[in-house]
Formats: sequence, C-alpha cells, structure tokens
Amino acid sequence: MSRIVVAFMLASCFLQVSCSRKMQFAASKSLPVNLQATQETRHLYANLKQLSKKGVMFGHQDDLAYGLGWKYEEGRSDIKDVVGDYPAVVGWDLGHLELGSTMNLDSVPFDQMRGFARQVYERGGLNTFSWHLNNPLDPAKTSWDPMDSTIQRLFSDPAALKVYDGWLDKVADYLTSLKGPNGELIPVVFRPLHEHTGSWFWWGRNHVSPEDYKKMWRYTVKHLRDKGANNILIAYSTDRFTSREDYLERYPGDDYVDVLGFDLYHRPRIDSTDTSPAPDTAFIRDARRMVETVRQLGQEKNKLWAFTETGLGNLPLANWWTSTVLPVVQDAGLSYVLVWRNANNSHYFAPFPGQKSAEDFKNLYNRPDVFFMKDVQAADIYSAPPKGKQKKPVALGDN
Ligand code: BMA
Repeated sequence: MSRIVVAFMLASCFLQVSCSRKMQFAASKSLPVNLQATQETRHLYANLKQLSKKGVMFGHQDDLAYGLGWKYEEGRSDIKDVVGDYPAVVGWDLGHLELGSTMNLDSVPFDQMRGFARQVYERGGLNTFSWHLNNPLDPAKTSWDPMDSTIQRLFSDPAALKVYDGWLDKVADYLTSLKGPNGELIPVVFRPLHEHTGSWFWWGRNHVSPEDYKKMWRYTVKHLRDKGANNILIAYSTDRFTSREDYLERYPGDDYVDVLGFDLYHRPRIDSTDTSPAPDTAFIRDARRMVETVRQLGQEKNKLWAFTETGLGNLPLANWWTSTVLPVVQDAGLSYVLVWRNANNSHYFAPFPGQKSAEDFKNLYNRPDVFFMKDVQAADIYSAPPKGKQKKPVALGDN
C-alpha cells in the first residue's frame, strides 16, 4: 500500500470517529431550541434539567402582585405568608399587552409586572408568561370568544396578519425589556396558544385544523426569535388529552418547543361540609397519566416537562396538597407545577394564612423534593451548571 493510501485511510478513519463523537455530544447536550439563546437562558435550561431529577419547583400565578385581601404590598406573597418563602416559579399573563393597554386583563400594570419579574429573577427564581390575547381579526373580541377559523382567516388576510405582527412586536419588546442588574436579558418561559386541546379559546381544537395551529405556532415563535427574544424557553401546553397521539396532534415540531406541558384543573363534586373526603382517585389517575406521557416524550425528545397550570378552586379540601398534588407530581421529573391566581375570596388557588389547606401546604413545603425560592436560590439556575465528571477520553484505535 502506498503511503498516500495509508494516509487517506487514517484520515478518513479519524474523521469518522471524531464526527460520530461530535454527534453524540450534540445529542446529549441540554440546549434550548433557539440557537441564539442567551448564555443565561442556556444555563437555565441545563440547570432545570438537573434540578428536575431531584424534585419539582412550586409555582403560583401573579404571586407578588396581589393575594387575598391585599394588592401591591412590597415583598408580600400569600405563599410567603404561609410558609415564610416565595414560590420558586411565578406566572404572569400578557393579555391586553397587544392592545397597547398599560395593564393586563387582570389589571396588573405591565410596568409593575416587569419589576416583579426582576425581583423573581434576582432572588434566583423563574418567571413564566402566558398570553390570553384578544382576537387579531377583531381586537374587541377576547380569547374566550371562540370565533371559528380565526387562524385560517388570519393567514389569508394580509391586513389582519399585519395586526398580529404588530402584537408579536409588542410581546417581543416587552420580553426583551426584562433586564437583570447587569443589563442582561432575564430568561423566562413563554407559553403561547395554551390549552388548545380544549375549545374555549379561538385557537382551541374545534376552531382550527392541526396544520393551521402548527403554522400559527411556528409563525409566532419565529417572529419572536427574529425580534431578538433570545431569552425565552418555549412551552407547549395542552389542556386535557387522551393519549400520546392526542397530545402530539398539534405539536409544532421539536425545533419550536423547549418545555412539554399541560394544564389540568381539579373540579371534584364534593360536599363542602366534608373536610377530609377520600382523595379523588379519578383526577389523580388522569393527571398522573398525563404526567407520564409528557415525561416519556420529554425523555425521548430530550426536553423539559412541566405541569404548567393546575388548581382546585378555593381549596375546599384540607389535605389537597399531600393527598392529591403530591402523588401527581412526585418522582416524575417535572420541572415545575404552577397553581393559578388568588384573585379574590371566590376565585383562588393557593393557600393564605388561615385558609383550610394552609397546614397541609406546609407539609408540601417541607418536602425535600418540592422546591421553593430558597431551594432554587441555592441551585443558582442562571449560572453555568457544575461540570459533571468528565469521561475519560477514548484513545484512537480503542475497540
Ligand atoms: C382565568 C381566570 C380569569 C383570568 C384569566 C387570565 O383562569 O382567572 O379571571 O382573567 O384566567 O388570567
């Protein structure tokens, strides 16, 4: 064999080995789908992956803005009033930002929301944003006005699409106005077009084909990326679903999703005088089945998974946290579970001092596998994750 042939064989062998190593490396890396994601966002993603192996973060919508009997009191939180610590995750909603309104659909001023989001970030917690947007074909119509074929019509009406583009610009501007103390973008989870397996919103199942829903999703994500929103992890979040196929019916593709989630509320038929009824096995079974589906898909697709919204309205079950929430979320690899807002005494989902389930909530808080702010603070989720043990490099020629 000539020297040239030997050199060629060695070179191609070297290339093959290094290529296949490189590919393995990329596949095993925990990266957000947006290749332009900021460093803090990439760190967040990798840290959430690690953290989810040890436990689940607890979240509460609008936690810092208001609670039962109070509004906009600096430093206050119903969760903190009960357990002395903030939730690890705080949810916010951007509804009405698209209309140019100064406050969201639940009257939270966007400027204050920005300040709260920064507080959460500076304490080391995570912010998530949903968006109950009005209808771009008729901005006077809310999310809950399920006008049929809105999305199909949007894509065939350049003027309407222009309206939607303008709305997306506002969302991108807002999300990129979230800045930390060094001017860095604050990484957040963004959860657009949610609960689409239900039909109560205009983007819901009965009002749009799977293909149009996917198109809308990709269009939305792409627009935000093009506008430089490189601080977002994208959460796909259905409502109830029956199977893995059902969950994926409107899934826009692996390049457009970082977090696999679902929303499910507990609406038991209970007698409010019964303080400790038997746990509602149907809800636990259904919710856990859905958790297992997102876990399986998350593992296959190398993504995060979360229980993006849940709640038992006005918490009439004293032991709901440990009897019902815990068996759904424990040992499931979920990143977080978030309960909805404490709007008033007939619409609340988190405990407050004296509330029937407050004592049981402390049991949830005390668990080592349920994380609140102090826990995530210690995990430092926006910094480079600790390096795992380096594998011994395999010498060329091995095996
Ligand atoms: C719903 C209710 C509404 C609210 C909406 C968006 O579940 O809480 O009152 O306007 O979420 O936050």
